[in-house]
This record gives sequence, structure tokens and C-alpha cells, in this order.
Amino acid sequence: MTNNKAVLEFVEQSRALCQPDNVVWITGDEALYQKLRDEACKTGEMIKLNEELLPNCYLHRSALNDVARVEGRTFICCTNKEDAGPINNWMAPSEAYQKIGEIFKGSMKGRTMYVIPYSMGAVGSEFSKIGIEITDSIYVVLSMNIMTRVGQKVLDSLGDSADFVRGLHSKAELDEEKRYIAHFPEDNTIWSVNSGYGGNVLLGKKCFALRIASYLGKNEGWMAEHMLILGVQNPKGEIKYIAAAFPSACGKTNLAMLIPPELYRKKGYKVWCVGDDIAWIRVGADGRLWAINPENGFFGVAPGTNMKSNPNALLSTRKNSIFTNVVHDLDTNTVWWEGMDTPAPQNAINWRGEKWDASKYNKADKSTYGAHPNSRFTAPTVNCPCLSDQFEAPNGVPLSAIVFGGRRAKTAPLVYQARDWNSGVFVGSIMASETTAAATGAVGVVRRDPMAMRPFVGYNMADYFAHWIEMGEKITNKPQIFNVNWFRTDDEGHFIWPGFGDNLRVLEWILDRCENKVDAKETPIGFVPNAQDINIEGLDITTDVVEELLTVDKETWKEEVNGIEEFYAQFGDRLPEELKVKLEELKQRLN
Ligand code: GTP
Ligand code: SPV
Ligand code: MN
Repeated sequence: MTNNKAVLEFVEQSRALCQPDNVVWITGDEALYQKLRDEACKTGEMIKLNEELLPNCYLHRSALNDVARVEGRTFICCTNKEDAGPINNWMAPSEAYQKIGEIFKGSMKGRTMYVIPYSMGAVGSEFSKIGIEITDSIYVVLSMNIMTRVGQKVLDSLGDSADFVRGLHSKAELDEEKRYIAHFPEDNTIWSVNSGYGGNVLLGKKCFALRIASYLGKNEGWMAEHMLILGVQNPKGEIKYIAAAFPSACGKTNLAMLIPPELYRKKGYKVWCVGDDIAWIRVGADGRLWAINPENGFFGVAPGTNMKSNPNALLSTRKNSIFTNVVHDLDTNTVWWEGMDTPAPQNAINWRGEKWDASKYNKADKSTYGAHPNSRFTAPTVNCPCLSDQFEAPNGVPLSAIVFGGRRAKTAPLVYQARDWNSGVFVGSIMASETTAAATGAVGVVRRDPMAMRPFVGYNMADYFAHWIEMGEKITNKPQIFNVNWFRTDDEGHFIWPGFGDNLRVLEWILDRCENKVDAKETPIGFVPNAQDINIEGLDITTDVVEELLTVDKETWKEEVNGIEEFYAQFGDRLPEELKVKLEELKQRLN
């Protein structure tokens, strides 16, 4: 396996603490994976699906109390509380090691401990980073194998370096009272216990690639962001790349894989997916921002994914994928979820593992749902029909635009452009969005979610804002920054903008702005399109509706300013002066 002392020591310490019956190294060997799949099917941890219709696909049901990220039990454990900031939960490292160590103690008795060496980013690329995840869950082993690059090649690439992220996970008893997702940025360490749900346990994803990586990025001069990356190819064959940050379950996967409307397809437009959730971004030698997707798979929201809304995502799940908390159709031994464009199965088991009667489905009553609203699929990126040929490019892709966005029923217009980099940082910092099922807690409540990173910044958010401002000083060839909102509703609560593939119409305006090809209207918050510049050919809506979607209501925004001031206040003196100035300027423009 390896002679790397630091790795061997980490494995030995974890073994001594968790006391498993045995230790298995994940080398990337297919025969071992198959053995693990068979074992998981035997114990009921996974169900093998129809080999003809869904080759090498499996269904998994998590515990009923364990279906989403637990932000209330997620901690940043750094020496000084102030360095975690007012948004994160904080615990002193010594206290956390002590308290959570007690829970880990003996937690793997009677179980096998798996050691997963994985790389975030292409193995061996200068910009990639390595992690070792230790776990007692086969589901985690198999999911990490989809979501990251795993195996001996990673150990080989690590050599004898001690520069890797140490991740320890145990399902323990799945006790939610003793569930902890703890990050020790100063030690490159993550401890996760008593959960089996994706975002809490696939430690390469949010824990490493965002919380730990954001901390590394601040110290090393790069950025780890909750962003999709896509390429828009125009009829001339030129490809321009966009990175976009939307909060959880607000449309990143959908936008990253969008299919252009027919009108655009005919003209020759294409969209290429580089990533759907996480971007690691640095300044290239040319002074531009370059982004990679450090993941190797998609952990996508299942409900609503269908051949019309997102065929590329659905097609990505047709082989070598794992489904979690969806409906099991017993007649075909396949899966189904709400918002699938085929009729609900008659003979089926819901996400809770009970017989499910589709005829009782009532949107208002969650207990009638077949699939959990945060049910997900884990699918390899290589399955994606629109995967960019730059997906593995070691240096990533150059960004023309950065887009922020959220779920706002009113307030935010369909799209607007920030005046300059620092205004763009301000726009990102004041982002707010209605909460979704991706985290436990109330759904549909508007909360501040700066840069869609509220749950994912591994240090003080005020310092994170400062890091964005500092990065701006290093980027000589800056991308333009925009904000979008696909989710404005009418008085009956219906979405006004058609969304999905038609979002390309907005991206077209964004890219035209980046090249100064189209005019815009100045408003107190930034530049909005002239309504006639959003192409609505082939849509059911009129220019008047677009006009309506683009309105910036001064009174609403004055109220918004109150919310921003309240949010900013908690950062005290640590809030960068630049943002205070931007807020004052906004207030003046509104008056
Ligand atoms: P995470 O994986 O949690 O980070 O989520 P995500 O940002 O990738 O969100 P995803 O693309 O999975 O979309 C989540 C939900 O938003 C799904 O129910 C989609 O159907 C819905 N959605 C996505 N794009 C649009 C859009 O343009 N308009 C509307 N109305 N809904 C959308
Ligand atoms: C999100 O919630 O933003 C996700 C899913 O992408 S999880 O991996 O659970 O964080
Ligand atoms: Mn996400």
C-alpha cells in the first residue's frame, strides 16, 4: 500500500481509537468494490437495481433521522473563537478532540474500518489536493469512489508527504444527539460521527473541498467556492466559461447541464458542464481567474430531475450510480421520484422503506411523498453527455463571468451586473435565499447566504469577504460579476421566468456584457438589461413580463438594506471597510 509514515500513523491512531475488527485499504481494485457491493446487499445497506435498465446501480436508504446536512451540529474547531466568526459554530480543538473522541472510542467494534486515499482534482495535477478518509460505511466507500479519484494511484502521488487531509468517519449509532461534523482547519483534520448522510460523511465534498479548502485558500491565495462551472459555446465555436454560486438546491446542477432552447440549438449553441457544485479558483499567469472542479461525480438532488428539466443529469444516473432515499419501483426494480416524467409506480416502497400508495400523494403533506425532498443520486461525471473536454484540464478553465444567485420570490431582479469587482463582492456578500431541504430545519425562510457559502466557510466570514477583496487586487484581468434570480413569483406564487434551459437567454446577455456588446440600464443596485435585450423568441412571455422581472423596487430594497445592516453588524470591526462603503453608496442611491 504505502510506506508513508504520516498515513500509517493516522490509520493506526484511528484504529486504536475506533477499535474495528479489521482494516481494509481501498486500492481502486474493482474486485474489492464488487465484494463490498455484494456485502452491502446482503446486509440490506444497499439494494441492487435492475441490471439491464440501470447497470451497476444501487439504492440506499439512510436512517429516518439522517437525511440532510446538519448545520447546527457542524463545527469549526480553531484555537480562537473569533477566527471561526459569528456564523459558524465553534468548539475549542482540545474540547472537540476530547468530547468527540469519546464517541469514536470503540465505535467500530465488530465492524471493518476502510481506508480511502482520494484526490480532489485530477491525480497529480499541481492544483489537486489529497485526502485520506477512514470510515466504517460501505456506502461511503462506494460513494467516495464515484465522487472522487480513489486508490493506489493517489498514495503513489502523495509519496512520503504529510500534506493530506485526515478524515475520520464513523456511523457509530446514528444517534442524532451525538452527531458531530467537526473541522480542525489548523490540523487539516475532519471528524464526522453518527451520520450516514452524503454531505455529512462524503468528507471530500463540503468538509474538505469547501470548509478546509476555503481556509487553505485564504492562506495560500486561492479560492474554494460553492460554484458550478460551465462553458457556453457560441455558433462561432468559441467557448466562454462561467462559474455560478447558488445556495443548496437552488439550481447549480440544472444550470451546469442545461440544454439550450431549440432556437439556440439550431443556431449552434452548446453548453458544456465542467462542474455542478464546487470550484477551486486561482489566478493564472495571464492574470485571469482559472477554475477546476475538484470532484469526480455529481451528488445531485433527485426530485424534479426528469428528461425534460435536466436530461443530462438523468442520463448521468443510468449506470454505475447510487440513489439515496428515492422510491423503489418493485415491478421493474428501478427508482422513481416526484417530478419524474413517468407515472408513479403502483407497486412501490417509499424512502422510509414502507409500502407506498402514490394515489395518496398530496404536495402539501410531506408524509405522503415517495422520495425524500433531499433524496439524491451519486453519479460519475464521465456519464454526463455534456461533460466538457476540459473537465480534467490540470489548470482548469478561464472564467469570463462569476454569477451569484438565490431563491427570492420578490426583491432580486432576473439578472443584474455589479459595477466592478468590489461591488461584485458586495453583491455576493448580501445574497439571501429561501432555505431548502438540503439542510435540516425550516424550508422557505429567507436567510443571508453570502456567496452561497454560509454553511461552508471554514473561518470567519468577514475575513472571507476580505479575501475576496484581496483576490480582486491580484486579478489583472477580472471576470465580470452578476446576480441572477430564476425564482421570482407572481401573486399566486407561480414562478414567472420559465427557467432551466431558457436560463441560457440570460447567460447570453451576461456574456455579451462581458464583451461590451450590449447596453444596460443603471439602477441603484447595478446594471440591469433593457427588456428587449433578453431574447424571448419562442417563449410564452412578453417583453412587459421581462420588464417586470427586471424591476428594482426602491422601497423593497430600502427594507433589504435594513436586513443587510443587521447581518453586517455581527461582524463588527472585522467587516472590510470596502463593503461598508458599498453599503453606504447603495443607501445613497436608494434615497
Ligand atoms: P445542491 O446539490 O444542493 O448544491 O443543489 P443545486 O444548486 O445543484 O440545485 P439543483 O440544480 O439540484 O436544483 C434544485 C431544485 O431547483 C430542483 O427542484 C430544480 O427543479 C429546481 N430548479 C433548478 N433550476 C431551476 C430554474 O431555473 N427554475 C426553477 N423554477 N426551478 C429550478
Ligand atoms: C448541498 O447541500 O449544497 C449539496 C449536498 O450539494 S451536500 O453534499 O449534502 O452538501
Ligand atoms: Mn451543493
